[in-house]
Amino acid sequence: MRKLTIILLISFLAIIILASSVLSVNSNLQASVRVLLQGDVDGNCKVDIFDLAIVGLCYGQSAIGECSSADLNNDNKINIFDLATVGINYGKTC
Ligand SMILES: [Ca+2]
Ligand SMILES: [Ca+2]
Repeated sequence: MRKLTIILLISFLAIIILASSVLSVNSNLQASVRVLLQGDVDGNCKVDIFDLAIVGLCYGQSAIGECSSADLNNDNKINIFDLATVGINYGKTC
């Protein structure tokens, strides 16, 4: 019985130590939230001709490599829906 109590006590202390180290790690984490502007393919806070050009150059391709950012509706294809997203938001800024 005494051995079991010691094992439980050691386990309890181990959990406390682990929990405190996790909390310590988490307190050092910083989060940044970036709100993306719909249609802003190049991420410059403006929906402009450059975004339109990127979608145009990638039109008909799969959303891989350089064209991954042009897939604005995440359907893995660069198509009319992505072009429409740029068009609808054309001129908007962050
Ligand atoms: Ca842009
Ligand atoms: Ca798409």
